[in-house]
Amino acid sequence: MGRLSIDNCEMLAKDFTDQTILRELQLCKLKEIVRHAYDNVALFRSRMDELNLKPCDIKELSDLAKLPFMKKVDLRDTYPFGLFAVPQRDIVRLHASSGTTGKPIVVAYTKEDIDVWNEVMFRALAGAGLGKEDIIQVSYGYGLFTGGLGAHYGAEKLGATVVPASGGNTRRQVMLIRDFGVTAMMCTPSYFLHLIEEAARQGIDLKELPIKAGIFGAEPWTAGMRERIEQGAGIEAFDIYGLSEIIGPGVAMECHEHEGLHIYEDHFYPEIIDPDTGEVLPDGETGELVLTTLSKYAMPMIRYRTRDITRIISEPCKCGRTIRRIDRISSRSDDMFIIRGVNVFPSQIESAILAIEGTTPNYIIRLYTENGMDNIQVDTELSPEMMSNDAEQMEKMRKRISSSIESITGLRVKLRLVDPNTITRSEGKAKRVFDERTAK
Ligand code: DLL
Repeated sequence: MGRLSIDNCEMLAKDFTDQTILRELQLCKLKEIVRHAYDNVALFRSRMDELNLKPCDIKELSDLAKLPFMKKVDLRDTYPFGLFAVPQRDIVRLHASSGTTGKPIVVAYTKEDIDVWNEVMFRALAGAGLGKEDIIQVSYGYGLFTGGLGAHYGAEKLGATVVPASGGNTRRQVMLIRDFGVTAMMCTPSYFLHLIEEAARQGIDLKELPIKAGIFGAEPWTAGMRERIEQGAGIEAFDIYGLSEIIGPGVAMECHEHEGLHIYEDHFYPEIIDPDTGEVLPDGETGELVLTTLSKYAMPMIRYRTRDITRIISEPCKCGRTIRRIDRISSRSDDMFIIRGVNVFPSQIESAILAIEGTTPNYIIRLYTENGMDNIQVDTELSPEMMSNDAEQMEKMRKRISSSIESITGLRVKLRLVDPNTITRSEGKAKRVFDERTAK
């Protein structure tokens, strides 16, 4: 088959049963986007020039590995508009992500970029079995954060009835779920847990309401957390992944099989690299996810290092989709902390806590220095039914949780069982790790 043009590529974009067509499509889009970035983004051009590379050197998909990486710091260094690749008059929307320090990173969309975003969100929601009959409450924050508006327009494209609740005002959120007969929720998993608790406080059992699905993402969450959510609300929980730099929510999403997230690889080309060497790893191996936007023109991202740790699953999914999947993002490499020489991810602590019955996913991790030694303290709440005045029973529970943590992480932690509702609930992304060490 000869090379496909962008136009007829788009017509074929949804039929990927033939993998060669998908690869042709990706290559054709890759060439185009690399050319566009080279011609319009000074930073990208100078980096390619340094490597003596020209857009015409991209002949095969594997040539992508020759191109330089982009990182979050590039967005910071060029704040606010330095990576934009189209004139301002072609930009119809800006979003920004606050990040942890300093200036936010700014991302931009053309009208066509927004169409792509709506399309992938539409696919994601349709993949969860949602459609026109559904009432979808979007409780991701609306505003500069991509969660709210990204979810909103995808749900509208689906033809569903959208309730743009945004985050916060938790009492009212529960009222809306009940009174409007909401059938699906979109918010962070930690916020949904908060909603389950709030509903219980109001004497409402979500299991008895029409709500049947939740589209949860924007933060790492474990299988244990999914179980608590599904049992607590009687819903099917789907994992949705995305990041502002690439588009927002809708880069990848689970189907009913829940065996990894289908990555919409006609728009986002995935690679997994060894985070230390930058070497591309074969499908199946775990490493850092690197994404290239194949369809985004306002701000193309070529080989963007996400810092998210996962692997690519290339075996066909039982659902019949042939696009590849990524495994649940269990952690960001940035979230890993090293304590007494041991590498620990917060998600390991969450899994260890939730492996014990009667625990809750409400926990915080405090890292501190005492007598020159690094220490780790975990505060966690038990479910209210598990709380007891029997000190011996509570001590048993405390020991069970700490040995679960020790067996998963190899670390002995100072574990405190705190009273129900004392750990601050999040309305968006949960903050769970507080690093108070003097030397980090
Ligand atoms: O969180 C976009 C989003 C909104 C995704 C709503 C899903 C739902 P950022 O604020 O730029 O964008 O944060 C992106 O959040 O690099 C991951 O580390 C993390 N993240 C996002 N989704 C997941 C997920 C949005 N499903 C960063 N599982 C990413 C684990 C996730 N981590």
